[in-house]
Amino acid sequence: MVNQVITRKEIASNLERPLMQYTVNNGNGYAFTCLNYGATLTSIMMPDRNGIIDNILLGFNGPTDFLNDQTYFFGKAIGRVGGRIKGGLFHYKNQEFLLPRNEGDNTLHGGVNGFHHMWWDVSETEKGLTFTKVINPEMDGFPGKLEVTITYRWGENNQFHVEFYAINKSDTPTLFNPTTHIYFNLNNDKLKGLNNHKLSISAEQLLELDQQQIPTGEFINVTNTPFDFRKEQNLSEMLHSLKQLNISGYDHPYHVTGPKAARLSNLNNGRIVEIQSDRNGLVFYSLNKTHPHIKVNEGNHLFPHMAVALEPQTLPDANHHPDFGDIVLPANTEKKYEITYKLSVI
Ligand code: G6D
Repeated sequence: MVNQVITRKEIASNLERPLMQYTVNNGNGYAFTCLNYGATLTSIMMPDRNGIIDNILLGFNGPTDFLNDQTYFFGKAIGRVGGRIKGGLFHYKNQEFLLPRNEGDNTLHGGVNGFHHMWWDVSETEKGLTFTKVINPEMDGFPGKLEVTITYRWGENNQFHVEFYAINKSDTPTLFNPTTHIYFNLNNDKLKGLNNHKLSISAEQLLELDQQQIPTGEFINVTNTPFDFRKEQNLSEMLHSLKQLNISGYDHPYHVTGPKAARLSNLNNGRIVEIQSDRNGLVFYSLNKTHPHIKVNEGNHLFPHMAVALEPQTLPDANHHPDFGDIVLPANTEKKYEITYKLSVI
């Protein structure tokens, strides 16, 4: 059993609800902080090999900056469906559903009113923090009444667990493929960006994307490409080799095999994050476009490749590709998913 300590404080008022910040400390110098808005993870604090404890996530400098972020999704819970859905269309048996289209003709990250833009009820439990929400179609534009629970908790050996649960409490089918949109920068000085970082991704293939970043249905082998992370690679070097191909950065869904999806490490301070998932997809996004006026963390200006997002999920647009997996949640059925972040220092 983890000796967690939970603290909470109101950090802004005069909003639809008071903006509440929760911190859950596991007693080993590790702690996560989150908001009731968007179930946003604003920090994961962990030591480095010199005992310096710092936030390994990148996020906005001011807590209210997280409100209505439809660009970066810093730290946000993403759902009902992470990633893109072609044409915002969902077909099930003889029914067709038009989903909210918030990126041209397509749906991204659950639409404008997705999980990231919702106020969640928060319960403090002996397991950690549980966010709950009853989501009706008129709230987010997806079919079906969905009762959702998201749990953030510390496990043994400084493992951070994210658990998603949903039950479709209606006679209408819906979709459920949630994820977290946390960005990692394991340096204490965030201005170092992804320097000193190594990444491995357990994937032989990634998805081919069209001009709108929608999967074509084809898989691409990573062998002999700058997308090959089967062995640990220096992230800065790989980004450089990508630019040689006139590709601005990584924003690609990988087909991961096995529970260990990815491993991010910092050679300089010894921090390691190993990501385990029970699903077959991992979107690797290297924060390729940024607005220079945005301030992050302790007040630094945001710049491209300042951090990396690794988003475990079922492969994107799976409702249009049966071989990608099944994200349909039929009437009166339930589903759960778990993402585990194994944090360690060498
Ligand atoms: C861009 O294409 C990327 C997405 O993958 C990412 O989640 C988002 O920015 C933050 O739309």
